[in-house]
Amino acid sequence: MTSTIPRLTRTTPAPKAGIVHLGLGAFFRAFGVPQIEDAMKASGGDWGIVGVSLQSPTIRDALAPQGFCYTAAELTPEGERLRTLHAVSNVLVAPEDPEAVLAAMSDPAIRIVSLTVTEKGYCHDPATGKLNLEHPGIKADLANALPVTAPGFLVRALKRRKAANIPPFTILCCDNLPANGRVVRSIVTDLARRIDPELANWITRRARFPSTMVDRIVPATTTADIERIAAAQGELDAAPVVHEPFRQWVIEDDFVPDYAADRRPALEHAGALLVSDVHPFENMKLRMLNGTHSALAYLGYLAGHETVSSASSDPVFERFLKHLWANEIAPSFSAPEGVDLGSYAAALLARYQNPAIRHRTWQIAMDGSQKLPQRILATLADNQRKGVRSKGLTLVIAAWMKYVSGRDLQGNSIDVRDAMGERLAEVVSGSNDGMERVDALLELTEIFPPELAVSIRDDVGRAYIGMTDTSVQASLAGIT
Ligand code: CS2
Repeated sequence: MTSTIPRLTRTTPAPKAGIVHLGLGAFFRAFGVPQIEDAMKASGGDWGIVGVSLQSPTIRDALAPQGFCYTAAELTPEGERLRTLHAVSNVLVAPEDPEAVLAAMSDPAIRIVSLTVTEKGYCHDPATGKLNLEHPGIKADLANALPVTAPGFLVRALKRRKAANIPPFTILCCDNLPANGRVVRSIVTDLARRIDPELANWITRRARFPSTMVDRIVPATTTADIERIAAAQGELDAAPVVHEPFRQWVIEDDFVPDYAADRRPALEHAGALLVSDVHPFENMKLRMLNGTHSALAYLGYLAGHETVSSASSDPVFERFLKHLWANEIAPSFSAPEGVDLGSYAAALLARYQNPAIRHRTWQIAMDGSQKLPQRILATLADNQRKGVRSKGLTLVIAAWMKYVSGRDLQGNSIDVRDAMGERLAEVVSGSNDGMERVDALLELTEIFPPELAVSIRDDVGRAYIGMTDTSVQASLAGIT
């Protein structure tokens, strides 16, 4: 049907590039790009974006024929609003031409390298935040000058800039990791030190790694989205993005000072919050939103809910969410000044229940090994220190264990996708279902700090067995 519709074309020239973005997926195209465009509209500046795909050419191939512009569809319960975005000027595919990526990152006009490479893209150990030297990509990046990983590209590009006497860029991590700037700084300087200790010192002194909190719900684009948007605008966009109306970007205002007033886009004119400490915002978002997202992903999937909106509108889940927010998550951290966590939670529920957003529980369930530590386990650990019982959070861990076992409660197989997939499958096949499986999974120190594993073992075990013997709904009802 879409074959008769003409292709979307660029009508506005792309701005001159100031940013290289590693990992140009749907999230950044629906979140960062519009805010950078809004900032340029409000206050000028050359902040065009060169996107980099670290894996496949898919997005480059879809965007190139339309001059790298694309449509963002804002989905509200009342209908959708379409907007064409023009700030992406090119997309490079790292495995095809790593040299071109390094050349772009070494261009003096580039002052920021931003990243959305997902949790696993930093090649670190999720439990400790340290660079994983056993990671095959990191091994390759230590041996070769042409990198394959995000940390490898950052280090090799910074090395070129140092050699050419060009100031470093600001590294702007936009992934859902706690203290994301600090974590990336430690990963990058660790890798740099093993390649060239002088470079590591230069990075420590001159580069900047502001931490950020990013928030917008962006489900994967479907064929139905592509067809609907093409019909609505009379032009075919092969790679539109869809997103909720809400967006929140909180950024530590610490960019490389060498570029003076040109060090960053005026994102405060696009609604972003530039602050001196992101930590309270990060904690709130990772625990209140991403924590309950993962809860809905595992428990919702096992209860037969395909999407977040369907799970969160199920009364037993709605009660469970409210219980988690009020009794197990909010007490674990200090809210940012002036923020009322009760209203924040109520707004989250409305965002989840937006029927126009079809965010699959299966999509959020991916890479749980990389997500649980900051979304669930940190909250649990803080609760334990304060003596707060966390039966809901331990139920979420039990649901994750059931999920990664690869079979749902009816025995149907689950398509488990995880950066530690092979290791998880090994542990699952090497243990009998029940307490033995719970113990075997809790022994994965990449995910569970040993002390925490010991202290949650009985609660997780009880939840796991209870859920297997009855149902997800009964387990949820038993908690609230
Ligand atoms: C989700 C996030 O896929 C996931 O793991 O929890 O992508 C979530 O939608 C965003 O962080 C919302 O800001």
